[in-house]
This record gives sequence, structure tokens and C-alpha cells, in this order.
Amino acid sequence: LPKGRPIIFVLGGPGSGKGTQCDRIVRDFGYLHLSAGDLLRDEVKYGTEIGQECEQLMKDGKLVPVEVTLKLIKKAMKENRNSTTGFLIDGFPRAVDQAEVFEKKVGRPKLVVFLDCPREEMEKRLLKRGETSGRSDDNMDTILKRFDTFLLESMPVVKYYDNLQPGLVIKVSSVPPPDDVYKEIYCAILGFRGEMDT
Ligand code: UP5
Ligand code: MG
Repeated sequence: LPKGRPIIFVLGGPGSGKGTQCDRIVRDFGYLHLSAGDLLRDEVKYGTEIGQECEQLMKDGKLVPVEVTLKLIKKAMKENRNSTTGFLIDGFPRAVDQAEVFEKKVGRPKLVVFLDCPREEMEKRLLKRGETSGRSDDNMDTILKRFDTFLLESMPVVKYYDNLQPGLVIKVSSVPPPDDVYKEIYCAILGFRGEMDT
């Protein structure tokens, strides 16, 4: 892992606002934004072998094998290792075993941001976005499955990092307007950057 190029994970349920907050972090800190979901949707769009393998899993709200997501993330990190100040990983890891593999093969994030949002709010946002997003998973049927996967498999990741190192995880409510949510995240990033300089 290149020194001085921190990794931040942004985690949270479907529609909790991961992408929305990542845009702001990129604007202010210039990190490379790697959304595992976006990387996968690109593969589907271009009809690659990975895309063909993952399309149905995503439509079913299930997790793609970690080998696949880790490969895409590592490739993007490698390509940009000299041209970015840090890595902002959005929507990965999504299960405890994925976090363990990442810890072993890549390293530990400097910060894990967990966006906490009630299910009804996330559902409302996704249905609204579904009117225009064109995402094959923004429909009621798939949304319910995405929630199940999140609760069962992805929520334990937050606990995993919390147990791993005190203070690593910050839990932020993503119910307020995006700029208000961001204030807390911004301060947390400034906090660990200050720590790196000393
Ligand atoms: N919005 C955002 N913030 C708001 C706020 N504070 N107040 C009011 N509205 C707010 O936001 C969603 C919507 O809400 C937008 O319309 C936004 O304007 C509004 P967004 O920022 O897009 O939320 P986000 O959390 O990014 O939602 P997303 O749908 O992208 O989350 P998912 O976790 O469901 O999707 P992802 O792309 O990460 O994964 C998709 C699928 O890929 C998974 O289901 C899975 O099948 C697969 N996958 C894997 O298998 N492994 C991986 O590692 C990653 C993905
Ligand atoms: Mg997203």
C-alpha cells in the first residue's frame, strides 16, 4: 500500500447516500472514488465476462463474489497509485469475509464512515431515483432483496471494524440534507489527516 495514500470506506444501506457523500469528499480532498457497484455496472454495460457473470446477481440484490470486486478495486488502485491523494471506496466490503480478505491483501482503512438511515427513508429515495436512474435494481422487488442482503451480510462489517480498532468507524445519520451529513464526515477526515502530518 503506497504510504500517505489513505483508504476510506463509505458503508451504508442501499440508498443511504454513499455516492452523494463521496462526491463531496472527492471535491474537497481529491481522493479517487471507487464505487464497487459502479465498477460492476460498467462491466455489465460493456458486456464483459465479469459483467455477464454478475448481472443476474445484482438484479437479485445478491453479493458478487469477493474475488471479482477485489480484482476490480485493486486494478483501479494500481492504475492510480501515483496520481491520487487517497482512495475512497464506496459500498465495499459488503460481508465480513470480504473485509478480512481486504485486510490481509491490501490493508486497513484509515476511516470507515457508516451512513445510518432508516429503511423507510432509503426505500423512498430508491423508488424516487428509480423513476430516472435506469438501474436494474431500483425496483421494489429488488430493493427488498437488497435490504435483506444488507442486514444479513453487510451490517456485520461495521461491527467487525469497530471491534478491530476503536475509533476507526464513525457512524453518521444520513437523514439530514446531504451538506449537513457531510459536515461530520469532513471533520473526521480532517482529524486523521492532522494525525498523519504530525
Ligand atoms: N439522497 C442521498 N442523500 C440524501 C440525503 N441526505 N437526503 C435526501 N436524499 C438523499 O443516494 C440515493 C438517492 O438518495 C439519490 O437519489 C440521492 O440523491 C438521494 P446515493 O448517494 O446514490 O446512495 P447510495 O448509498 O450510493 O445508494 P446505492 O443504490 O448506490 O447503494 P447500494 O449499496 O444499493 O448500491 P451499490 O451500487 O453499492 O451496489 C449495487 C449492487 O452491486 C449490490 O446490490 C450488489 O449486488 C453488488 N455489489 C456487490 O456484490 N459487491 C460490492 O462490493 C458492491 C456491490
Ligand atoms: Mg451508490
